Amino acid sequence: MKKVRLCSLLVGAALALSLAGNLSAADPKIVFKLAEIHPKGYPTELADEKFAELVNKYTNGEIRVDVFPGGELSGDEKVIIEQVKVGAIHIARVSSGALGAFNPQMTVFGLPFLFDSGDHMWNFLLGAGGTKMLKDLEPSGFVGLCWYDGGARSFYSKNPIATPEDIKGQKFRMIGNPILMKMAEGLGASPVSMAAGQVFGAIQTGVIDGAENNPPSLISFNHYQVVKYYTLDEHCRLPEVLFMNKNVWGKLNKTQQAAFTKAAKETVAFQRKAWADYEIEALQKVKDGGVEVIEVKDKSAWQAAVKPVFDAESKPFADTVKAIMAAKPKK
Ligand code: GTR
Repeated sequence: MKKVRLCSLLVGAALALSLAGNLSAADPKIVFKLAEIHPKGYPTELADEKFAELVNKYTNGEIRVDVFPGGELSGDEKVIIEQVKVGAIHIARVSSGALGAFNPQMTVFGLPFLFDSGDHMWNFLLGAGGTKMLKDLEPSGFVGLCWYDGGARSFYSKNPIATPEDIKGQKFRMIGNPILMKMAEGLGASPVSMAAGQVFGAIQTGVIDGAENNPPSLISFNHYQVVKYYTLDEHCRLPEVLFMNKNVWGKLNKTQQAAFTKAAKETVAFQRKAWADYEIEALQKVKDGGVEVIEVKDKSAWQAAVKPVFDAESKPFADTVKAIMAAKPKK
């Protein structure tokens, strides 16, 4: 552990040295590393690649971004975020669920049933509220580049889950968002926190009964191979975030910064389209893989069961929650 930390500090220090001057066209060797835990071809990964391509184009070849998919730099998003913080990794795409441990405002997305739909989430993310949240990553040492779609998360398990009562007594891996952990506890489950990469083995060996995630992740992490039931309760939407180290950003000149901003902005619609297409395909793959997918048409029992958690946990985020409620699309 100590070794890893020392190593990342050294890499961070080396990077700081290499970026000691202003980055300019005179230095054609500006190469940034972008970390991604999903494999090649996954919707966020496709967007990372698009971002890299556009950065290169808009900086006239001055800057190259190398994408490392499939957890090549680390399979653990917590480690990735730590590395971005020290500058050993320059850019990353992670879930807002993981970022909350470093930037508490991001925790708000763990509030169950906060958004009515994907459109509701995007209305907020693309408006003043979502823009402010990206900006508010700065005190944590990060620059938020853009949001990506991460769909809705639902429970899956070796055991059937037809109603909220069925959650009772089961052990679930919840993404390390404290509100989601409390939600699982509120439903009578035992929540366990671990990196996404450990979940497959933990389900297989019976350490946990299941987990919660969006359909594409059940495929990318192969979880569909070790569970039998996927209940589409859609308890939350955790947007994905593309962000970078703030000092590295500070070393870019204004034109380069503008190129990054433009590139990131242009990848959003591209990623949303890739997401929408792949979400349907992934759910079909989950079904074809032998998992029983249980639709939850009426979510009121689920919403009622987690209301006490929502009421208690939303208090510290009152302003953001108000802005999110105001972003509901008009019917
Ligand atoms: C996925 C997300 C990953 C990771 C994973 C998890 O939906 O795309 O970045 O956060 O969830 O549950 O750890």
